[in-house]
Amino acid sequence: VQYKFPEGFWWGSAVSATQTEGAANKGRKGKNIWDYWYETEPNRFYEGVGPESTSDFYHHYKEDIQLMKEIGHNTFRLSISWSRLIPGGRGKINQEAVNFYNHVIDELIANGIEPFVNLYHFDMPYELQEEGGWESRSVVDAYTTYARESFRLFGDRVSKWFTFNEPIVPVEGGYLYDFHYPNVVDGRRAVQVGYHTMVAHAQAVEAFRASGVKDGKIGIILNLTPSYPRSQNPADLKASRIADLFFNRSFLDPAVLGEYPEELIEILTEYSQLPVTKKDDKALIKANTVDILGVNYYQPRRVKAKEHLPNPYSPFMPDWFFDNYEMPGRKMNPYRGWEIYEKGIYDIMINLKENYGNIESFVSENGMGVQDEARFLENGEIQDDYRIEFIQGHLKWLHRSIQEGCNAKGYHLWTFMDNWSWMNGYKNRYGFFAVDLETKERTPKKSAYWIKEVSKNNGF
Ligand code: BGP
Repeated sequence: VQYKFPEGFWWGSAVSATQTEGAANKGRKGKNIWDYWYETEPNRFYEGVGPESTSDFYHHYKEDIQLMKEIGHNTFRLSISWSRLIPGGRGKINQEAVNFYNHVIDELIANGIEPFVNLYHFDMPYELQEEGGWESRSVVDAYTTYARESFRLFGDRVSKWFTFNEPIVPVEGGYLYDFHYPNVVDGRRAVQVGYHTMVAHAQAVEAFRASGVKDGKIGIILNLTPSYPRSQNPADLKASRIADLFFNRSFLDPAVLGEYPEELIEILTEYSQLPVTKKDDKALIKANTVDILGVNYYQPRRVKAKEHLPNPYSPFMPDWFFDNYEMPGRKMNPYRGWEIYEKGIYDIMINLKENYGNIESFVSENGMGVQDEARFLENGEIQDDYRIEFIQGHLKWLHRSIQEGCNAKGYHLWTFMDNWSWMNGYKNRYGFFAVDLETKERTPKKSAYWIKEVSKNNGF
């Protein structure tokens, strides 16, 4: 074994409720914004396929957990569906949902797999979106109640909790770039949504600490996209720094350090874009920093100085301050259109070590989505050598960061088995297991056998 990982390293994978559970209209689940959007505008979705059945983890979890065990997982991240646990978002708890999540959690633990539970993965209950979603302070409070109830119901067995997955994505998708419901394009509202998400996060952390979950840890999962300037020219450096402020540090700093970066506040002040706040928010955020950080890493962000000044009468957008830059010769995943830059994971970890108190962290998502994977089928097995290579490339850099003292504790692939994805349906497949959409049959890919060896040897 050339790359040996520290004892107790977390090997696993991640899923989210909407993308994996299926049974969207079963078990008394309420509607979330994805169910609603799919019902009303199915043509927006890739090949017109929605989240209603997907891989049907809801009915297959036992079999899936056996497969996880088989390939050596010692951890697994799932999310609770808010609209399943509390249909409508506030009020009565749905006992059928409690039973389902209890079964999943107990089954994982019985098989030696530690559950990592996330509370929010893009899936706002529809009724609360109607009330204004994250723009509304009462929705922030409803989320806090939902979080508190989850700690109470499952905290006796779950000790790793996460408040949000990639909270910047609903801001980008829903309020800036038109790829999530409610498809608003408005920088000011985007700032408010991001800010309220952070307040919701801090209130949930506070509720967690008060809940007395034993030996529990609470964190947040951020998609950190290291920002690289085109050149060392001051204008490019500045552009890259501002992109970093908007897309990474707007959540990373308050979550880990308890405060927003000053330069971000200066920019928002200068352009009159500060969100509406409450007097005690600052102290709340300061007092409720995280114990642990999940890092989702797929791609870096390459940035150059703006070539043309924005129209000053256009609505405020982060894009006023930088242009994206396509570095010649960069390595691409052509299917997803994302750059592959393995060293990014190392740069993120070093940054956490140097500027964020070397907070305990782990790679909570990383993975390679590939179209038409059936092309790689040989004797009934998908030969996904490209995925093995992708994972290995990232693990090598992660390993190096650990050798240099970074506090990285694990690696989760996105995802365990092929699942439904937001606007892209089943276009890109990511799993260790292929899923037949008709029969729901799971078939291991070559990477499943490979990761089994890696987990067994704690390295490769
Ligand atoms: C992350 C999300 C996941 C997942 C993944 C892959 O941003 O947390 O939910 O979907 O990206 O992206 P995609 O499915 O869009 O290819």
